[in-house]
Amino acid sequence: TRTAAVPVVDVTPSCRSANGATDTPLQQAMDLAREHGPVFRRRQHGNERLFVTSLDLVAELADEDRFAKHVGPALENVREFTADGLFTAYNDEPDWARAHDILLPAFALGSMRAYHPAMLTVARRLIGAWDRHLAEGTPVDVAEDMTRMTLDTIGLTGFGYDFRSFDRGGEPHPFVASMVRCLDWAMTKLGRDPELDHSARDAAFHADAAFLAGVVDEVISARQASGDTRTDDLLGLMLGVPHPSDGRPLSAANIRNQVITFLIAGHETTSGALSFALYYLLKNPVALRLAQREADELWGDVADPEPAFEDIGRLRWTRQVINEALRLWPTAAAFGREAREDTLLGGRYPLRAGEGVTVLTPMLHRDPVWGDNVELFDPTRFAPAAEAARSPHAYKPFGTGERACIGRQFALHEATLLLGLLVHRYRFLDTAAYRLRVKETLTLKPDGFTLSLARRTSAD
Ligand code: MNH
Repeated sequence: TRTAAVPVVDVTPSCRSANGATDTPLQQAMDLAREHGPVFRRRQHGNERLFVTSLDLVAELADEDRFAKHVGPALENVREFTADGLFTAYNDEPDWARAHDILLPAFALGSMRAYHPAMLTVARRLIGAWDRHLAEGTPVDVAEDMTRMTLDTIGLTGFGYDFRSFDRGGEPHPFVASMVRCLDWAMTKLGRDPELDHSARDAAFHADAAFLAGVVDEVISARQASGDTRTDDLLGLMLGVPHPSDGRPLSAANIRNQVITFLIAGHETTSGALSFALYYLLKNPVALRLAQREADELWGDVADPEPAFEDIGRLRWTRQVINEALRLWPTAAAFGREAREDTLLGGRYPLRAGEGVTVLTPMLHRDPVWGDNVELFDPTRFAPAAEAARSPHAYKPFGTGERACIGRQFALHEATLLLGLLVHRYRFLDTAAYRLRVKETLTLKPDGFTLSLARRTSAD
């Protein structure tokens, strides 16, 4: 066999921030793929990583017999605060499979039905806040409010804990600020200049991680103090249900790691997805019109509709809008794979067992399989017939295989419900003439995105 050479691109030092790392490494990698093609090695301060972006190679990496999840450098850094929680556990850590088995029922369809009322309660908190902005004529900060909404939703549905994010005098819950700094630390640590002194940053990180751990303890002890022994949410399953085959519950340490994992994974990416979806609706009046029409079909011009669980499955176009927003900006924008045995990827790129490969999802989502106008926002790409005609490996916003996102249905139900209610109620006014800038803190969000609101009337 003949092996092929992979272009090596050195991006050292790429200093855009104080510690010698770029603050947009993901978008920088996207540019490298545009310049060097679908397989390249990025070198930075002597570290090298292999990136791939093309459908054929990603389809191969999705083969669970040959490849598995790789906990790469980014997730190693996240492990500093989530340890063996589901997202950052090594494949062979026993508590991954045990926790996965115990928690899976919380993500079955019936559970979504059970979460629906709490999701609706929190959606109405956001609408209440937006109505106040509307009355005062002030713009809304989209990503901040989406983060309030998704944090309260995972808190209430998963843990019976109320972060009351809309009730804090305009300040986000301090959990959010600490979490964002921890994620940012995990990201920028990757591109650090080893010549510089990072001890102050590391000390600040440890203080933030300790704060997050304190919130977790508060969430757990609030449940224990309440005497509530329900087993129909994440926390109840972990505290009250032994493993189906070995009969043992999760350890206290592992439960803490799962709580922090779910508090982060359960809200940060959904918040970004909703923010991008609103951005694209603001800029695409035809897509917005179609979303309004399908919401109107369900709820007419009722001022305060009472969406049923079944209604969410009927918001087909709205779901397509979210899918398409996640195509262009998958908010968890990369995932790692590793070979189980020494192999040749694509029959030509040698990979050693355990060696990591980064799939750069936003560029997979711009592969030629998506047509020749890949930057165009077009939710018809997710019409059922178009989806059926396309390889399932062309679209991976939730990762792949056994370690794919456990919260996918949860996120889509929550996001579709909220977006449906918003387009039904408001007109969106682009008063700031917003131009998209994507902010990276390990996840992606539109940076500084604001819009103004008007009430829809039955005439519009
Ligand atoms: Mn989620 C894994 C994206 C919402 C909980 N999630 C993943 C992975 C991606 C991902 C990608 C795989 C990462 C990897 O292979 O290393 N997740 C998303 C996106 C959204 C999302 C884009 C929203 C949109 N995730 C959610 C929600 C929850 C959640 C909501 C919880 C309620 N995700 C997880 C957990 C994992 C995960 C837990 C790890 C699963 C495992 O490895 O067992």
